[in-house]
Amino acid sequence: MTRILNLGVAQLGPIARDESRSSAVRRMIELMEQAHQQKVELIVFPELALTTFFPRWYLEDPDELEAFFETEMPNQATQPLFDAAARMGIGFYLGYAELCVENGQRHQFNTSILVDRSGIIIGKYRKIHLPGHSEHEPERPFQHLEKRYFETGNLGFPAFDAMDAKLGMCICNDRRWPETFRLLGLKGVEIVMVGYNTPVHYPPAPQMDHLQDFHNHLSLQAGAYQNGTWVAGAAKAGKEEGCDLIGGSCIVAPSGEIMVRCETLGDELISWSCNLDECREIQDNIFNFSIHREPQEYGALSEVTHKR
Ligand code: ING
Repeated sequence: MTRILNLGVAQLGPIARDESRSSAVRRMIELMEQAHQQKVELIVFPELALTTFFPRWYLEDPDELEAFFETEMPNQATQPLFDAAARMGIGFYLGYAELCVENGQRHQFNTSILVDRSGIIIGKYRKIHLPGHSEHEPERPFQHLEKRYFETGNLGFPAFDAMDAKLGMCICNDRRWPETFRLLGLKGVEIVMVGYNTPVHYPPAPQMDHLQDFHNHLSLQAGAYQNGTWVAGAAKAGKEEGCDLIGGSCIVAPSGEIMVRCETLGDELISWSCNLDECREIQDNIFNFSIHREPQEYGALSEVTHKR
């Protein structure tokens, strides 16, 4: 029996610094309703989808910084999204800034959750590869202070059995690291969902700014092909508070082919009927890990020292 999962990606245009969470949620529900018309069963929203990408600023006021975080999920602002999802029977991936207290300790993570078609949270991931810098670098045209505002994720790279599929999540910069996809691939994921906020301009290496869209698709396509999984990338796109973010949201097949992509830099829905059995064509052959992988040769991959 062929397993088909109707997958959607909801790209968001800019979210202004003073835009309310309710406004962002309204925009996401609008895209979810479009998805419902296309019989989508699972929809992917971007990283940090409830607010503007605040790591672009050096925020000295702790209350101002804390205002960008969610202390519970769902909460008053996001409950309508969960209700809409349950009403329409659509599962979703949502990225947001998580503030939690564990063993009396406060923690701040760049987080994504997987919510099933009845509106129940069945999975969580906390971003492991945090790009950028931790101190204020005023010479930059904008900051990228994820290392300052977030801790390294502490949930590993989990895979979740849901919707008759094996689902994995990662967040933005994670997609650039082959280890991310391989660790999920070793768990047999069939769909990897990834939200991202990617500025066009990368101050340390501006000579590659024109390659940002290429590097985005290169990373998603390689991850898909080398692990025989579908990959769905959802951008927060457009000129957000003066900072140009790439779009290029897309759904990539296990073959590495981009099956559908967003064409705009605004709120835009794409969808694709993903035949999950296509994963096997890769996982059972060219990337049959049990036959072809040589892990006894890979020790250096998990060593801490970097011999450049
Ligand atoms: N953003 C960017 C990303 O990895 C970045 C950071 C931009 C890295 C451009 C390299 C080049 O897509 C986040 N949020 O990780």
